Amino acid sequence: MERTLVLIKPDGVRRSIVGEVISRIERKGLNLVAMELRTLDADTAKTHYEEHASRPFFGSLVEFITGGPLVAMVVEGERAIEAFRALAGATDPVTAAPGTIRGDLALEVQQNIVHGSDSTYSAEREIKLFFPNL
Ligand code: RTP
Ligand code: MG
Repeated sequence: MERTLVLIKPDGVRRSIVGEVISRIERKGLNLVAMELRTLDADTAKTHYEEHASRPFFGSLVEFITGGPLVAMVVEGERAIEAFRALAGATDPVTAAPGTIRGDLALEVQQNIVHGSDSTYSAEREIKLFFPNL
């Protein structure tokens, strides 16, 4: 069994598609093991996205991700990291395959609804950041 950190970003909460996203995760056969609605402070957001600190979009990304409540969850299952990234689709929703969360529900590269950890190392780091007691 593997665990991954999934975020439904503030755009997903604002657009009332939390249920739609969770439904896709559940229908895939993945299990929720923790979930919380919260608004990130800038420090937590910067730590979460620290790998992108030198990118030109970093400031805008931090502003976006702290701009309203998001849903953070820990999702568990067989190859959960890869399984969720496949459900999410490519980073750019315009090129994300139809049938994926981003491919079906989004149009802009920043406001792409979901985050999923990209490796076992990231998953462990991100789960600790969001759910230190887990
Ligand atoms: P995530 O980390 O959120 O799961 O997304 P990802 O792995 O598919 O994409 P990543 O390269 O890690 O980028 C993190 C998030 O930054 C925003 N982004 N904006 N050119 C841009 O303006 C740009 N590129 C990326 C997106 O919200 C992306 O998910
Ligand atoms: Mg990423």
